[in-house]
Amino acid sequence: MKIYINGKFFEKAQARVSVFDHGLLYGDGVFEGIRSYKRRVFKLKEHIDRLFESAQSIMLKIPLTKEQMIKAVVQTIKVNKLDDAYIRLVVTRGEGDLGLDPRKCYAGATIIIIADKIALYPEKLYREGLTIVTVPTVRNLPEALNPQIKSLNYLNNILAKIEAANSGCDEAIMLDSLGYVAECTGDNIFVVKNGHLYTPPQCMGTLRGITRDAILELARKNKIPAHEHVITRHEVYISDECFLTGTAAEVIPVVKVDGRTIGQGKPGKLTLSLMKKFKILTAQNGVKY
Ligand code: PXG
Repeated sequence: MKIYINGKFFEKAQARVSVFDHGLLYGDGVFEGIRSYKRRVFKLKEHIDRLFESAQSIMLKIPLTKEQMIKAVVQTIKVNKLDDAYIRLVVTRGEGDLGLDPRKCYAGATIIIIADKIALYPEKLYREGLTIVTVPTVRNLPEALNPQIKSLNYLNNILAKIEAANSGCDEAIMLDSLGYVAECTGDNIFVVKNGHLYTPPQCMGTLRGITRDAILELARKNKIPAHEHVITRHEVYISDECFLTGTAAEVIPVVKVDGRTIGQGKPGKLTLSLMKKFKILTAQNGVKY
């Protein structure tokens, strides 16, 4: 495996950054998780746009243009000879001193691109569905650390993941500070009720997921009524179907939430149909390499 660091490729064992890198010391940086399917990078422009938006928000200067970043991502996949890949793109504040002042990171940002394979959940869970639980840790407040920023500080989500695991569940529902459903630890959530699709709006502590947007786009194209609307736990419990979306997880059904069986306790019809449509979409779209 060859890893891109600041324009050069390194073997995995030699791919190292400084222990003074503020990405490590403070979680000061931003990232994206991207997938390629059959030699096409899915929604690459959208991921690069979001990366630059995250960087803009935290005043992190990325020393590449968007076009150069797109080229670097594609080059990393090609160097690793991957037809299907999961790409982790990381931009840290770079090397500084032991204080948190980012102005002292004189060398500038560190750019890391890793292209590998990933299977987030075992195949069985895509057939049978996930069991998930609402956890005590609420999603970061938008007025503190906005979830729209894909920052390197993911402890909020990691705490939720630990709480889900402690409950013997596969994934966590995180609520916002008002108690509405926000999202899961690395996925957005959808419910289906009477043929309508609902997902929380992005303003309340929910990342505007690129897979989420792709599902909303598929819904529009297929005349499935879809709504970005606040959702309570009650509405999840009484939904006909539930599923999660994310670059890593793709589209995965949920069959149990907080001990309540959802619908018939197996992946729903609309969920299965959207999973199929999403698979076709990923195979037929994206930047070719
Ligand atoms: N919510 C959060 C908090 C995320 O981090 C998503 C939703 C889905 O967004 P996309 O754009 O991918 O559809 C994410 C995505 C993982 C993992 O291992 C997932 C993400 C980041 C890092 C790891 O599941 N992010």
